[in-house]
Amino acid sequence: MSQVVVSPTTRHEGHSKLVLEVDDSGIVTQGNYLSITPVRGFEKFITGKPMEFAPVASSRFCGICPITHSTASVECIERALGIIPPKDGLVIRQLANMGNKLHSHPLHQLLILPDFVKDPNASLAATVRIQKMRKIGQGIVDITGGEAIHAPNFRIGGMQKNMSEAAKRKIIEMLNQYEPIMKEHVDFMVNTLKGNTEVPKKLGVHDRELMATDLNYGNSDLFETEYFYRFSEITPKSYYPGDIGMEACTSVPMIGGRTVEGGPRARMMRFKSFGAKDCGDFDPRGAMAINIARAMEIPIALARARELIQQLDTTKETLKKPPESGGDGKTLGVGANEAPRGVNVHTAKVKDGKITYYNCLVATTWNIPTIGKATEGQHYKWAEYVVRAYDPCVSCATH
Ligand code: NFU
Repeated sequence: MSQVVVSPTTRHEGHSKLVLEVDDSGIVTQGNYLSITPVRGFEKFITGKPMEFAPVASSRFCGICPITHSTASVECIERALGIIPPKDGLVIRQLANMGNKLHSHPLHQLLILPDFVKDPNASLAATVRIQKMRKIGQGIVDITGGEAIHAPNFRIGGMQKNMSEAAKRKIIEMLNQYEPIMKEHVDFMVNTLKGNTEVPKKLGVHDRELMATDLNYGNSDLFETEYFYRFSEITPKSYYPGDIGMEACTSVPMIGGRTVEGGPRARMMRFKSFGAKDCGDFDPRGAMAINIARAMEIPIALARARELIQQLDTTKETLKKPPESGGDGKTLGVGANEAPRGVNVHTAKVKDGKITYYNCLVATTWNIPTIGKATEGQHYKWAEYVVRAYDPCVSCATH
């Protein structure tokens, strides 16, 4: 028996580490994956500030998926205050989330290309497609959110502005441009992943519950009724063996006393009957299934974006301003959003327009301890493949 440490793990956002107990053949007998990204203390410094500060600040958790944080933040505060935004505000908000996914999912494929595509010409062609797709995805967030990163249009009560008819037509055109590039790219990725003959077929299989609230956007009611009442959280020190937890920078959230997996595979299994038929010879419970599910989610996000832009009435109000001194300080508002990487939950209490409590359970925070478990039973040389399948965003997780 010996220990293998991979630090830092590579080709994902943020800083993290694998600490693996391995047997004499190099098979992982106990896998630990942990964040070593320093905590910035967002929840603490949001508390006590005017409620409008929460979405602005929490968007800064991360530059890849700021839209999910703006969304979960405004939604948890709206639910604490009992505000329902106008329909067209919600349409633009959802569209911004689809735009973010249309950039974030292809970005993940850029990060795994070196693992699966050995031909430099094929790799270059894929890179060009990915960057074109990301540019369009971010362009949609730019129009809907007011900026591609840290979008200022997100407001408690809806979206600050509707868009012009010309902007609506522009988005329709951008989605049309996205489609052929995406079709070629998703076919390429899915075939490449399914056709891989090196990765063990059962890599990354684990027995943890999958957590998903919606195929596209998120469902806070479902999160509350199905998951939240079973939620608990422990310190890394009490979760990880030995001294490992002393270094780990995220808490360990659980459902029913166990860690969970959120993200593409969880969503696709629950809402799209994703399974063995989609995974070639790979086990649908494993790491390659997550990579395949993520690729398959891209056309689903495109289709949803098309529905949303057709639904948008550009002449209607998008914002219902909240009362400046709203909030009883007692109601816990829950905002659960399906971030690219899993369920992103913000919770808040508001009193007289100020945040009195703020807490975030971010997509990768849920996934981190499960990633460690998922490395077990295979040679340690595959452990980083497991990590990358989850596309961890460790700054998000650590905030
Ligand atoms: Fe973020 Ni950078 C995503 N996807 C993570 N993890 C937010 O939830």
